[in-house]
Parts: sequence; C-alpha cells; structure tokens
Amino acid sequence: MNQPPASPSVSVDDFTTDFISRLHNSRGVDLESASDNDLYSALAWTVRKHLIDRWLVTKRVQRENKAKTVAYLSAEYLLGAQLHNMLLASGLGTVARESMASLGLSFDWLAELEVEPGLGNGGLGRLAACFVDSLATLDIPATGYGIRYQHGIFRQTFVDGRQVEQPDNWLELGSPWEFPHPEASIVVHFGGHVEHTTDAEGNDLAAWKPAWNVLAVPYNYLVPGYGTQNVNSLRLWSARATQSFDLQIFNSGDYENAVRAQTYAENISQVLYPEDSTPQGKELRLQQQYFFVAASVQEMIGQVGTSLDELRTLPQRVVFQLNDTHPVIAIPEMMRLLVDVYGMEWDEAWGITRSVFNYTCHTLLPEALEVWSVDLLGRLLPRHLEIIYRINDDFVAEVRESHPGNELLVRRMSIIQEQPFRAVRMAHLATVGSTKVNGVAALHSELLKDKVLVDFSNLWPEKFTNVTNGVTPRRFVKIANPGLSSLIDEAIGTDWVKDLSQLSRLEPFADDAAFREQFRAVKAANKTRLVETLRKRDGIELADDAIFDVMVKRLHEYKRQMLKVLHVVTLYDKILRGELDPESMTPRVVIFGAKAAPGYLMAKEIIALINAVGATINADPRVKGALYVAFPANYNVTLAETLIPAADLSEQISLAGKEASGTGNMKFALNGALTIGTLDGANVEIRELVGDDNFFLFGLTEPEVATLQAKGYVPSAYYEANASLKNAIDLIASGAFSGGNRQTFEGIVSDLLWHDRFLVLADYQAYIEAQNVVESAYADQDAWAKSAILNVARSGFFSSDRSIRDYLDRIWHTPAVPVQ
Ligand code: GL4
Repeated sequence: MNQPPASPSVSVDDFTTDFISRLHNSRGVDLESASDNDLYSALAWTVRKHLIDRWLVTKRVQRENKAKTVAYLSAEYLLGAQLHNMLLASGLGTVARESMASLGLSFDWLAELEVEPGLGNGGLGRLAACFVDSLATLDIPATGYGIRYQHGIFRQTFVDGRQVEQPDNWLELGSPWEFPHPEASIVVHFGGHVEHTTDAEGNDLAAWKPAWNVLAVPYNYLVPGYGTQNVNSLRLWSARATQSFDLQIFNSGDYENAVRAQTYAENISQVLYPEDSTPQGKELRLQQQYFFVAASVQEMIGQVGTSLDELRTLPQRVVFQLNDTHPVIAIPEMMRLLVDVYGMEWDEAWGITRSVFNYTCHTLLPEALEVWSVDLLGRLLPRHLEIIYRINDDFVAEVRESHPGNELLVRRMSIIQEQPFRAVRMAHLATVGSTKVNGVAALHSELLKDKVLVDFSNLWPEKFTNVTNGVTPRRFVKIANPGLSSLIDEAIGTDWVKDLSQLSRLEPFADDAAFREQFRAVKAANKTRLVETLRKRDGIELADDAIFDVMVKRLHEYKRQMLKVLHVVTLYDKILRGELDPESMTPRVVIFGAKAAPGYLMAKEIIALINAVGATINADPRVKGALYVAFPANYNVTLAETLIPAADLSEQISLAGKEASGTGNMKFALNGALTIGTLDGANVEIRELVGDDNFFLFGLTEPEVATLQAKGYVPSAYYEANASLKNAIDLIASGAFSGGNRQTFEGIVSDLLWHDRFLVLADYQAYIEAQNVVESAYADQDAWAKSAILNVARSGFFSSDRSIRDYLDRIWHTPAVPVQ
C-alpha cells in the first residue's frame, strides 16, 4: 500500500530505540515494569516526534508569510482516536507495527488502549474534525479553536435497557497528543458593569468594569495533512482560576470557601453539553461560549498586531468561520476590542468585523436556534449587550429605510425578540454580522433562504450560499476500511486519498465480475471484523451471513428511529402471524447505535423500546436466524470506523425538511452501503450522484410534508387504515415487549397516535414497501455488489476536501501556503 513519504526515513530499530528511551526518560520505567498507559504513551510520543519538525516549519512559514489564516470557531470537535491518523500522516504505520512486534507487544492491542477524545455530540462536531483534517491536507493556514472539555460526551451504558450516562474521563491518564502552553494564557472577563464617559470631541467612551475573570490556557494539538508536509494546529482552551485559592480563608480552616472561586472558574471547561439540535439555555453554556471565543479572537488579534494600521489589515490576515450559533458572541467581542480597547471608530470597526466573520447554520429546527435572554447576557456580558443593542439599532434603521412602514417585518428581523421573553437571537446577530451565511446541503441552503432566514435573504440575497458537507476519506475509508482501500489502490492507484473525485475511475469495475467478487469478499471480511468487535466489546453474538441493516446517529424524534422500530416489529409480527416465512426470508441483522441527550425523555423512551424489542425478538426461537436486533451501547467514532464498512444498508430516514445534511449518510455510501432514505439533507445529492437505481427512495417530500401539516395531520387515521401498522403498534401497546406491562410504552404509543410530530405513521407504508424492494434486491448478490461499487465510485463529491475547496472559493478566498 502506498503511503506518503515518512519525514526522515525511520528504521524499525531506530523506532524501537526511541520507544525504549521514551519509556525510560519520560515515564521512568523499563519495558518490564511499564503499565499499559506507559506503553501507549511512549508509542504515541515516538510517533508524534516525526510530525513535530513539520509542525514547527509550518508555523514558521505561515508566520513569515503573514499568511491569511482560517480561524474555525467551534464549540465541538469530535476527533476520534488519534494514533492511526498520526501514523497515516507520518507514514510510520508499518514501522511502528514491526517495532512493537520486535518487542513482543501487540500493536493492535496498544492502539485499542486509546480513549478517544469525544469533544462533540454528533455530526456538527465530527464535521469540524473532518474540516481541520482537510484544511491541513490542502495546505491552507488554519487553526481550529475550541474548548478542551475535561469530560467529553458521556459514556452510554444500558441498565435494564435504559440509558444511563457515565462521565467520560478521557484525560484521567493524560493525553500524549497535547501541548499545554500556560505561559500563553489569556485572561477572559465576566460580569460587572459599564462606565460611560465623553471624550473631548463629545464621543461616548465605554469602559467595562468586569467583576471576575478566568484564565484561558491553550492546549495545542497537531493536525497533520495527508501527503503534505503541512501540519496545522487545533487550539483548545482550558479554564483555570486566576488565583488558585484564598490563602487567608484557607488558613482559617474554611477549605471549602477557600477553593470556591477556583472551582467556579474551572467549571467552565469541565463538561461538554450533551445536547444536539436543541440549545441548552444554561448560564454555564454562555460562559463556555464567551470563554473560548474571547480567548481565540484576542489571540488572533495579537498575531496580527494591535496598532490601528495593523488592525485595518485584519481582513487580509484572518477569516473567522462561525460553526453554528455557539461562537456568535465573537461578533460583539470583536467590536468591543476594536472600539473600546483599541480606539477605532464604530463604523470602521463594524466594516472590518462584518468582513472577517462568516456563519454556517446547521439546522432547520426552529427550536434549535439559540437565543440568550437579555437578563442573562446583560448580567454576564454587560458591554456586549450594549454593543448588540447598537448593532441592532443600526440594522433596524436599515430595514425601516428599505421597507418604510413595515413594522411587522422589523419585529421579525430584529436581533432582539420580545416574546415570549426578551432575548438576543443569535442566528440573526450572526447573519447581520457576517459576510456570508451558508447551509450545509443543497436542500438545506434552499430552505434556509426560503424559510428560516427568508427576510434576510430578501434583503441581502448575495449573502447566502451553500456548501454541502463532506467527510475525510483518510479516516473513514483509508483507515476504517483497509480492505476496500487496497482494492481501490489496485484498481486505480493511490491518488484517490487526496483527490476523491478519482473514485469515478472505479465505475467500469462495476461491470467486472472478478472485481465484484473481490468487493464482496472485502465486505464479508468487514462484517466478520464487526462481529468480532461486537462480541469482544458488548458480548453480542451476531451471524455474519445476514443483511446488515444499520441506523447509527444521535437519537432524535426527527431522525425517526421509531420508523425503523416499526419496521422491525412489523417483520416480527408477520412472522408470528405466519404471513412471513422466516425460512425463506433474507436473514436480517438490524444494528442501532444512538445516544440520547440526558434530558430528552422521549428519546430515552425510544432507546428503552429498541432494547426491549431486541431482547424479545432475539430470545424468540420462532424468528431465530431470520431477524436479530443489536444495539451496542456507547456508539462513538471508534465504533463507527468498524461498523460503517460492514454495513449493507444505510438507514437515512429522517422526515424530509428536518435533517440539515447528515454526514453518516456520506460515510456509508463511500464504504459501499446502499441507502434507504427520504429526500432530506444530503440524501438528495447522494441519490442524484449514485443514481436512483442504486438508492432506495421513499417518503413524503418537503413540500408534501408542508401541505399535509397545513391541512391538519391526523396520525390515528393512518393507524386505522393500515392493518400491518395497526398490528405493529398494537403489539407494542399490548406489552409484548415489556413483560405484559401495557404501561411501559404507553407514552410512545399515545404520542404516535395523537401527535406524531415527525410523521412516522404517514411514511410507514412507503417505508415498508421500500424495505420489500431492498429485500428482493439483496437476493441478487451480484447485482447488489454492482450497485454498491457504483455508490463508492460516485461518492467522491462527498470528500471534506471538496467542501473546503467550496468554502475557499465561495467564502474564504484564502491562498494555500505549501510547506517545503
Ligand atoms: C447538525 C445537523 O443536524 C446534521 O444534519 C449536519 O450534518 C451536521 C453538520 O452540518 O450538523 N446540526 C446539529 S446541531 N447537529 C448536527 O449534527
């Protein structure tokens, strides 16, 4: 397999010597006395060393060039395990493996010791991780800014089938991948009040008198590009108290109070909020947002220089991308720095601010658009609230000028909402304060323009654009699916890893019987690998000669795991009724993976239902061998890397108009799974590209959904009219999956019959029919393999490298700076 050249070529012996000296000098142990963590850390350090020279050169070249930098501001980075990616970038995979073997150590075992940094919830955080990978690969000077959460996304366990959250203590044993720089800490202020004075020319001067502060301590992480010398940085901030404790109070014996301030300050980076697609309006969350954004903007400005002349060059030196509304407080922060701290005129500062910020919206759910009450914001960031008011005054004046007399429009567009409580609409602030606003898939960007932000797109049509999401082929094909990667390498060479559009050259191989045979062998081996993983990890025993039907993503009603459950229950019910012969069915293994936000009760009920249905079906001899439900706990990036390559069928069944894009859908297609899906998010583009013969489409379209809801949707009517739907729901209601207890899933059943916000019942029949088509298609294994190959060959568009090129062309205009 072709690897990019290793920096200096390293022999196995050199590597081993280095590893041993790491154990001695950094851990103070020898091979015999080393703990697991000693071994893993020494291995990580030995690998890391070969990227550091590149990193230092990259930083020097970028600094000397005064290169324009992309500053990606994101509250989440769902990085996944680091070791394999670092080995891929350094080209040391084989050397490391052989070196460990020469010491009698198993490389795979060591790699499995890594606890993945789960500093994100789902798609949004994983997208940020893919984007920094692609930026580095494309030689774009870029820094990812975020928060070094002490605890990432919770570890999910099941107790009696119900989700129980355990803290994710990923830093317990330290991380060998981070570089702390306490000497470069930045002070971030909160609270207090603002004093206004007037200067000689009668201008208002504002002075913020904060009440308390914390230190933002930067931790740097390497972000190596693939097949390039370029290594960018991820800079995550950790909160530390400015004074560690009050010695006087401590000496008086009141230990609790002595450390109270410290605990309070350090809480800011303690935990990732486990919410996805719902904002959590908590004070601590706003503190987190301002904390990382203030430190990042100040640091960036420090790099450019703080004289007025230097500040005027900001648009040539930096572009900030706001990953959803979480970092939007950066806009008033930039204004505060330019006007209050560095003395720039308001209008000039506003011109600069607007030209350096851009905003990506990642949702269509109105309830997911963040608002902050003016009470809270005024208490925590009083000067920022004043700045937001002034931005809004000027903006509202502009709207009034272009639409005289239209106060309804003014009220709709205002950055400040009055009802149900007075609050700052962060999406409006972002839109007003940015040069470009983008959605994350073609359909999403259209709906953003025509619905969610329609007033703004009428006012500023040129502001709106689309950048369809993408995923990194390094992690999600090259590393996750070595079998497929080798097959592709043999067929079309190795350039595809850096230029995924090359995959189109696989297309003729779909008609090559020998290739199809090899492709099927790769899929079979990936299934076996998954079976082994789930056996070891979860004690789940799967057959590998079934169709692997996979639905992995956050648990959310709009994503409709419930629809998948109804399909499973329908199959079970039909077998019990004798309408389906388990012997003649294609055996089906249905695999779920999903975490629910801890406070999202309906989502947690659905998890309990999936587990209950699984437990009943898996124990029932009447369906043995025909139907099996697996729900491994704690779905994360590491599990995704084994699960996705093993899938035959990818479930992308959200209600049309609700999933902004999806990115799992892309990973499945790239790994040769066929999609069953609605016309939602990026499914639309996937289907267009892979061809409708190679995609199982079903369900209402977005306009049909809108029409149905407008005329009044009555879910119970679908239940009454459809016998197999009625049977499935009745079976759940009867207590068949809850030991006869009819109460257990009553909440789910009555919600489906009387509310069903996401039209599960309306799409049920179409979904069942599409699954029947899947079943017959799968019977022809050779034809299925052909479709799967075409999915791979036609999915090159979904590389995050392409997404980044689109950002560069449409939004950032940042030149590449190759490092020699
Ligand atoms: C999300 C969207 O729900 C998802 O469709 C999209 O793919 C992702 C990245 O753009 O962003 N928005 C939120 S919030 N969480 C997501 O995963």
